Amino acid sequence: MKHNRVLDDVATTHLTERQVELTKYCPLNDAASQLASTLARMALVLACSPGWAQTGGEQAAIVIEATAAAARWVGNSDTASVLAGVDSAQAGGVSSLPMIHGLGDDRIRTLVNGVPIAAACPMHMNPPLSYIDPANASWIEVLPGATPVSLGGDSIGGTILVESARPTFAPTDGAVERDASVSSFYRSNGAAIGGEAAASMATSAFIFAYEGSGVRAQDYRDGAGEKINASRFETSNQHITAAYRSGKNLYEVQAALQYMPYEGFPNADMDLTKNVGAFINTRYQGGFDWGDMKISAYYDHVLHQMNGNTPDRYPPSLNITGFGVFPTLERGQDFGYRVELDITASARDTLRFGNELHGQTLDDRWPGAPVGAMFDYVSINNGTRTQLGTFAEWERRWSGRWTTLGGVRNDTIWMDTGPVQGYEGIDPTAQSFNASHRARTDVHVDATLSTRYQPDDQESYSLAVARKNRSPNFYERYAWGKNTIGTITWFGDGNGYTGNPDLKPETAYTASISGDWHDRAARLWEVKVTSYYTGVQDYIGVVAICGPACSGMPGSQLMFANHRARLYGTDVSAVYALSNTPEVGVFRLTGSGGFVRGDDLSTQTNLYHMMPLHGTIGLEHQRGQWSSALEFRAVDRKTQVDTTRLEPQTPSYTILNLRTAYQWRSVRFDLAITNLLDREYENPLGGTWQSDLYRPGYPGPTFHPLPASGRSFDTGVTVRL
Ligand SMILES: [Cu+2]
Repeated sequence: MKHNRVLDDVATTHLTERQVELTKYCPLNDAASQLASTLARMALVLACSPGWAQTGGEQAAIVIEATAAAARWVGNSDTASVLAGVDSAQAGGVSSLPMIHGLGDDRIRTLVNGVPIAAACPMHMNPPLSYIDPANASWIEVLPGATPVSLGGDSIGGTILVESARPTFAPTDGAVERDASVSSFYRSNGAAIGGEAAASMATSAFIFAYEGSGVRAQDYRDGAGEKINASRFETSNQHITAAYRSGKNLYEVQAALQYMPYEGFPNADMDLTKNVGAFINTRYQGGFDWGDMKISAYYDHVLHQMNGNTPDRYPPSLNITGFGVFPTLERGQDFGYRVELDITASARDTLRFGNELHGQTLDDRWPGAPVGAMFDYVSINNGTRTQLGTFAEWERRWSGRWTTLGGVRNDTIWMDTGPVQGYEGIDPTAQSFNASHRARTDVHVDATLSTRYQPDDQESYSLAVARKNRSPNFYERYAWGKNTIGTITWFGDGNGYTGNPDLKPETAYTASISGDWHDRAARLWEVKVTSYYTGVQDYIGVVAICGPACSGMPGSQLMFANHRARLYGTDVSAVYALSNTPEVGVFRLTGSGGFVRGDDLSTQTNLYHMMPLHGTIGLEHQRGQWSSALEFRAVDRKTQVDTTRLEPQTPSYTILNLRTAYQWRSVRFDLAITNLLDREYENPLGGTWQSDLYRPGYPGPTFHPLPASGRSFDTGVTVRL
């Protein structure tokens, strides 16, 4: 099978077994696998064609920005912001939320080492990607839009898969391979310092590996040199893996611990004062005559704390709450399993069947101040949310030119939560919430059908249609407070949010079409265009229950409500090799761009956080062990804003980034200048500048967009021992 030829190519590189297995989803071409081998342990950023995640077709279009991604970790510790082809909504130093085709947060399925990690925070400060440092990610896949049902469930906006670095088994029996590396970086803006250490030992049957990373950053400065209060952060991740293989069976156990003592959120009204996440994950993969079997099980526990009055945010003399600090305390758990059978029914047919369970628990309490004999505010009292999903999928290669992939899936979601109370005990709002019936059951039916046509080896076209569903999360359904102090602030916009137990699940219908044109060997040039349209029934939007005039605050009080919405847009990416000679090396021109529009058809407003027209042009150079890139990014002004959420407009801007890396024996040096011209600008998805609202001498609270980071000189060094 052609399929295997691709895998054989890849297997000859230094990719791990798991990565080789993953290439089934998104095969690498020769150029990509070469890059992958030279960039061991560095992040690979892949973007498959929409709806085309699982094909074994050797020409399946991918974009790999290996050189760029490898250097990006030096300039950024936020995994979501180094993803290619993905916009990210800024939040804290490591907690940005990726947006794929205008859909983000819980609308996207994000798996870190195969595990879905639910946010244990009303503001979603601890999304899945906040638990993995870009330096520790060896494999990142972004699957936009109409993803196969085997990768979806309880999500409507695509899938992101991140795998941590994995050592390789020793190639021969009796051999023992030891590997270790240390790396460190420094960024001038915010005086960020951090590093990573890894060590592993492998025989042909066993692997034992450790990996740790940490970063500490002070408040960053914008292009005007102004310090952005409450933007500092500090985090660390530790990770151990043990693996055993016997014949075609692979067994793995991973355990991870994250400790984050502080992360400032300048676009929120609270900061994270502690986050501790403990994870355990086991996986089995077996190869049989009939196909493959994959079984995994996981458990994690997250402890999260916030505070609305940290000294970073306000001078000690200013006490905006009047009651001192206002802490919150959240505890969340995820547990579940997943079983998948990939059956090779014939040379042309693959059948996939799977069953998975994802259970969540969440408890959210806000201790009351001793002043005034306040009660503890109970926001979510032992909430439970269980997802049970089953799918069946059929992939068929009709001929060398046509392939189809179709599947159906059912998910049932059960949710419930206990009785609550406010700072004044069981107030009338709590009383009516407690008297209501709160258990909910949602039944989803998802289906995806995609087809790919490859008339010759220089072009391919794919078309995908999907129906996908997502049930509300804990806060969309059960955040019960309706007054200023009880509503949940969220989304970086400064508004207060009230949940709605009567919300129905969102149902999205997506169609996407894409074309890919390239030279025969896919080495010289490639152009890829994708257009998509998504109509969402029961889109979870918002209605204002009290505007700024009524609340006396700069924000509005909003309640979630089911609306009708539509999103559409186009993404374009291109690569062109300018020269490839031994004297000057390889010069490549890369380009990517896109736009997305989103309309709430029920309120006749724009959807929140839609990225305006934007594009990036890069000039990349590689000669021997030396690689460099100059990147020019332009973003149009944002005028189509969500007026219900008081989303500010942002002006257009252009920025330049420069990076270079040199590999000398086992040492790699990285040097980058981010925002080279020190431009003052605002990210259209950056939210509002909340940490500046009450600064002394400020003429009253008004929402302004959060300024983005100014110039930073970034250096890094990696030593392989
Ligand atoms: Cu939080």
